[in-house]
Amino acid sequence: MFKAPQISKCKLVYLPKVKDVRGNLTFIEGDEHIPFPIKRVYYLYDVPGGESRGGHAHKDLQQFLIAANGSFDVVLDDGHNKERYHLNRSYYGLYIPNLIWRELDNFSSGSVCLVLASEKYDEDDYIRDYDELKKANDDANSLDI
Ligand code: T46
Repeated sequence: MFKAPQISKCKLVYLPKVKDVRGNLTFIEGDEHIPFPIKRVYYLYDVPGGESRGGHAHKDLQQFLIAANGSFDVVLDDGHNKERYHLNRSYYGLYIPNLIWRELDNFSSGSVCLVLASEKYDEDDYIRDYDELKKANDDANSLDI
């Protein structure tokens, strides 16, 4: 049976935006606007020009990335297909399921990457070998899970 590639699960999600003369407000509820309960929040900031982050995948972790300030690019890869996203607004974000290799680059000055995560930090959840990620996706496809 045909199984959609893992990368097709990655998507931009537009968030509620409450406009006000005092400024705009955006909110996110776990399991509502994003497809998982939020167990952890972290953020990347003060990224020097030309630097990149990521360079790995996760076995189980799902994440949602928002450009809370400024802009950056996210390159996603499931071992077979690659897509580049440019994030530059705080009222939408990028959903990344498990088994997706990610690289973040092209950070603008003063940018902040806000990350909502489905699990607490666990070094054992990292896949740092690209071939291992590719094999994990191939195995998941052949098992049809
Ligand atoms: C991703 C991008 C956007 C912790 O102690 N707790 C945490 O929650 C995290 C995320 C990291 N750390 C420690 C572990 C390392 O010693 O911070 C150090 C740097 O972490 P990492 O190499 O994972 O950072 P990035 O920016 O390369 O990647 C992280 C996420 O791991 C990754 O999934 O999408 O941010």
